[in-house]
Amino acid sequence: MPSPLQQLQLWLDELGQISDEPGRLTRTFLSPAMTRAVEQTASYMQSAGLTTRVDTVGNLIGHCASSAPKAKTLLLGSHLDTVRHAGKYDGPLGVLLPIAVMAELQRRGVELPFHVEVVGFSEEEGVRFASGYLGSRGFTGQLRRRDLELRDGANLTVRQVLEAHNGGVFRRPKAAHRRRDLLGYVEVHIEQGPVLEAKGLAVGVVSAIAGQSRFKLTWRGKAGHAGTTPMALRRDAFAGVAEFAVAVEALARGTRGLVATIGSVQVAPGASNVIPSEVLHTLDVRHADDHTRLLALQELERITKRLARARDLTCDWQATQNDGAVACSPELTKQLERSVRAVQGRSLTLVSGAGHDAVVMSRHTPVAMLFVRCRDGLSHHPDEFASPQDIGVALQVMLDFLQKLAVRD
Ligand code: HGY
Ligand code: MN
Ligand code: MN
Repeated sequence: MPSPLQQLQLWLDELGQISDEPGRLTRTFLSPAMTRAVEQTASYMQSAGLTTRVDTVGNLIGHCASSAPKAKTLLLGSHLDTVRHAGKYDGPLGVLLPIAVMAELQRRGVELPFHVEVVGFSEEEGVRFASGYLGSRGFTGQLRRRDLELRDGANLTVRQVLEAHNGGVFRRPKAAHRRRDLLGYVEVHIEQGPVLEAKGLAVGVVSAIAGQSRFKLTWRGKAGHAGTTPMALRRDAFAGVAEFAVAVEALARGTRGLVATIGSVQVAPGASNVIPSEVLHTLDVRHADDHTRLLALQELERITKRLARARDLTCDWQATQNDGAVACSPELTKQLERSVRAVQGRSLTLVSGAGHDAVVMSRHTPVAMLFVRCRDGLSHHPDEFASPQDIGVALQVMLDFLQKLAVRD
């Protein structure tokens, strides 16, 4: 019989093989690989004694009922989707670890005085529609009409893919749980940054999650012959984007704590001998302080106006995501810190530059996050790695946390 840690490692490896793309790990919203990953994870949940269901937004929910029918519910979980060419920990670790914890508590015959639900969210990264958290928004009744109108690269809307997922009919769901029925939401996630490694710690506790804004920008100029059009007469949309990208980087380098990224660029018509007439690119801007982030966005908009005028281009902005910074629940975080100290000896709190489902969950219930050290702070990369030793510490922390919560309750 494998130990909880050995079992968790097996699950991580198996899930890490389920991809939409050969030879690399990519799982996007409601894709064929996501369907297979949900089925596989549901089988892990069932082996841990959880009853499973998939909701209308594609979230996988594993339920462990307490013997006290009127008990509240503790939510654990993270996301099952990944970025393109991803590592196997970002998201799945936070779904599989709680399943291993529940399996161990079942093996020990521990009865919890509260219900537990482990959730594998269907979409957090925002790869397919450039807007994250569609899964947790659906789970908490926060899916907005405008979310359903977002389009993917095949020009399909969120509404269309959700209707296809639900046999043709989709209604925006209400929250799966009333606020008063919840104890809170705790998410285990790799840090995706360098702090824990620098401090020599296996795990840490999150105090706050940075705010983030995401956009799609469309620049339009005029196509023309690459060989015959003089440089002074060009309206080159890509040259405008290139100058903007340098300005984005300069602003972020010059503003403490600000990060800004152009992660995806599509150039049209996309031929080597044609001057680009249209460029669509994403923009991702984040900061722990909302006012600083919003000031940066105003400056970037001013820069696009100036560049468009100077180059006789147009530039249209489409907001696809806008989430303010979130503070984790002091009460729940204090309890998590107590377990971290019990297992690791000392606890460290840190701010998350990465977004997490906890951002959306925090609008519905108190949240806490446990970070696990990852090598070189690397993530959103196939070499993303969390050591079995560190994952073992996180497992012990969550076992301790649940058992102490049971006594407190
Ligand atoms: O982009 C993020 O911050 C997270 O990985 N979704
Ligand atoms: Mn993540
Ligand atoms: Mn991620």
